[in-house]
Amino acid sequence: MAAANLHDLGDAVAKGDRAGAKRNTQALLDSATPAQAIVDQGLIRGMTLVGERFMRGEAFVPELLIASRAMKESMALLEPLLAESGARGRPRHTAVLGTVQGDLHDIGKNLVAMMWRGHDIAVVDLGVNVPPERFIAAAREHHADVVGLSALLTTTLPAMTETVAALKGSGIDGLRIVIGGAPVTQSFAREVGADGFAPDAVSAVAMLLNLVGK
Ligand code: B1M
Repeated sequence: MAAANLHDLGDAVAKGDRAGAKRNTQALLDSATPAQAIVDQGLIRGMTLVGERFMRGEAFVPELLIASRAMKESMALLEPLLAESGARGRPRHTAVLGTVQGDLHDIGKNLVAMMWRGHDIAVVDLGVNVPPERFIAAAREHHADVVGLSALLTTTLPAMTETVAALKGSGIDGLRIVIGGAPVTQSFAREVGADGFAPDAVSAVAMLLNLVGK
């Protein structure tokens, strides 16, 4: 029964079926399935499924967004239990994420946050218009493994360059920097000294895990 519900939960998340995600999560909790198993075998599987479809060009940004909303419905039921039991434990990795100074676009960044969270990565989301020093302070405070920077405007690419330089110069041990956003390219990433570039929210997961040596 639990296995079937875990499977159904993953499918509901992948389809963006919020009611189905909630119903299956509740059924799993009622049958004493551990919250962590629900996350790992239900939610993460669902996000992986929609991510794979996105990579094959069979799903697009709206599908990612509705899947993330379905995941949130489920997480609302699970989070109190995870916090209480400590089942979630320490997330495997911590990332600080934000849109660089001068830039107010956050839809893509929010998708990256959602995909990272869906893969058991703690995300400290600093929002938009974030100056370099806030990224540095947050990376220190939260002992981040990775800082993710998003930019959507060609006019804020210099702010991205400046932020990468400031983070590199901060001397935080082992900190990796991933950048992305519509005007950002692999060659720009190389030029500014970022550790990684991801063209979309789905590949941002593999990029982060790759950098932190999953
Ligand atoms: Co703005 N805007 N906008 N805008 N806006 C663009 C980006 C633009 C291309 C529109 C155009 O002219 N055709 C243009 C930029 C041109 C350029 O620089 N070359 C533009 C402009 C000019 C502006 C203003 C200057 C307009 C004005 O006021 N005159 C102004 C700037 C404000 C500011 O930031 N200071 C402005 C304002 C706005 C709104 C506030 C109205 C709104 C933003 C709302 C919000 O984000 N909450 C907005 C929107 C919605 C857009 C468009 C229409 C859509 C952007 C978007 O959300 N795309 C956009 C035109 C377009 O793209 N069609 C446009 C969907 C999103 C999922 O994609 O963000 O690319 P994206 O994220 C992708 C990848 O890039 C990647 O993964 C995501 C998902 O796969 N990714 C990462 C993103 N971050 C990543 C980080 C990573 C890894 C991957 O690692 C950390």
